[in-house]
Amino acid sequence: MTEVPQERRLVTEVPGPRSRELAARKAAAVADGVGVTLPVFVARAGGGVVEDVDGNRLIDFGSGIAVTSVGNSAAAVVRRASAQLADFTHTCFMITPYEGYVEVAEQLAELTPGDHPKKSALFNSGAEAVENAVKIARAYTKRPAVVVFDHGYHGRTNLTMALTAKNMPYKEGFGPFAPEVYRVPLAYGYRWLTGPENAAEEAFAQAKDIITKQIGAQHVAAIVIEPIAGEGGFIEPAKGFLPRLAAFAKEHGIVFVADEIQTGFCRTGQWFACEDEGVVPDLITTAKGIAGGLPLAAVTGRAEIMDAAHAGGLGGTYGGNPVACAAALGAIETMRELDLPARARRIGEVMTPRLRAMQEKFPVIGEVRGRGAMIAVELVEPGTKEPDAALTAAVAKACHAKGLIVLTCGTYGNVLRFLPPLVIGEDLLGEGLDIIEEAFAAV
Ligand code: PLZ
Repeated sequence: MTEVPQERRLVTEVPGPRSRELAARKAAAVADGVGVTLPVFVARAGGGVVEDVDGNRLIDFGSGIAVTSVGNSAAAVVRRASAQLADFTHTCFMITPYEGYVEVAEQLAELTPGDHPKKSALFNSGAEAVENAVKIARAYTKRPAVVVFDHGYHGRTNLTMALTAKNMPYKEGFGPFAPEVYRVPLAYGYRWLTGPENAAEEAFAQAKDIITKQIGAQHVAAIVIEPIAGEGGFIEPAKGFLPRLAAFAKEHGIVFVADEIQTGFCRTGQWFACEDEGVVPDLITTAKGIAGGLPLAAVTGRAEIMDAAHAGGLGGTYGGNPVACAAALGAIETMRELDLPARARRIGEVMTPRLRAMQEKFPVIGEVRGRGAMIAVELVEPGTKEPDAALTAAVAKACHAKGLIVLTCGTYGNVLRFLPPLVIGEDLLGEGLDIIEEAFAAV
């Protein structure tokens, strides 16, 4: 394993000459549809630092979109995945199975909320997990409809594009989309017209109306929601919204699916974000942080629901690949050993007050929000709630130029989000925050 020094170091402008060369090759050989946030080509990465091909070391506040929570190339991930690589790379679990898959399923049963009997099925990507959660819910309920939310993001496959709210860039020109998908309001406190204090109750009332009056609750197989909307803008639904929805789903025999692909595996300061309000989902989808950077995803849930799909009804050539499973076991081991939920909470405790202090200084910061190490600021025109996407892009760009990887998100493109690896050192965290502050001052 390569040890990347845990320090920021800029030796060229960002991106440097070698990265620019590679960017030219990318432009010639890679489809334009595959965009890039920061065209810095990576040579190696470790902990909270990404080193590029020009020798620059950048502080990582993105974790490859909430994936490398245990750090890049975490020791236990490398050790277990390397050993597995040497033993065998693939058999296809549906042909001749192996222990790692079963062990990941056992870990998922133990770690996810609720003490009911649980089972899992493993897949390659988040989108694939969400697709399969819908398949399982439909098989169990024998109903067609799926309810999703404003600002929701669930993937880029055909069904998950339908489930995803935002048109550009995810859906534009890629339809027609899967039918029987219905969208209801999300309790987005900051933008709730009658005020944040009413968001949970009113958004739920509207959702309930749409479900019972427009769709018919008896036709709904699943309600699919992110406990904190990720791509949509790090929107934590107003307290009370999720428990109301979960209770409503139970009352009507609807499968309640928590999409914890971005929020799960310690990111928000708990193993799973829905624990925060004691919500126990029927099914939970996970991916990203589960395997420390290797492609793995899962649907986990009530055994009787998971078993509703007939034998042979779920699967895929690579789902639960042995190397990805080994990596997941290494990632989970690291999360337990280092108590990463506590580290995530600590990151939140360091970041939130600093960002709130910036909000006092810079009136473009409309809101600071998030939980644990899933933190964001929403940028607006001062004195209004008019989204300022251009400014958001400019702040992100200024951070990149100084060697800090930050990401943007949001339905209106005006949210700057921070997803540091949970193992990041506090010195790097502080330095990253200084860069953010300088970037706000500069733009
Ligand atoms: N559900 C909640 O956050 C992936 C998308 C990046 P895949 N989010 C990052 C992009 O622009 O493609 C995500 C998510 C939630 C599902 C997904 C989809 O997971 O592994 O990207 O398919």
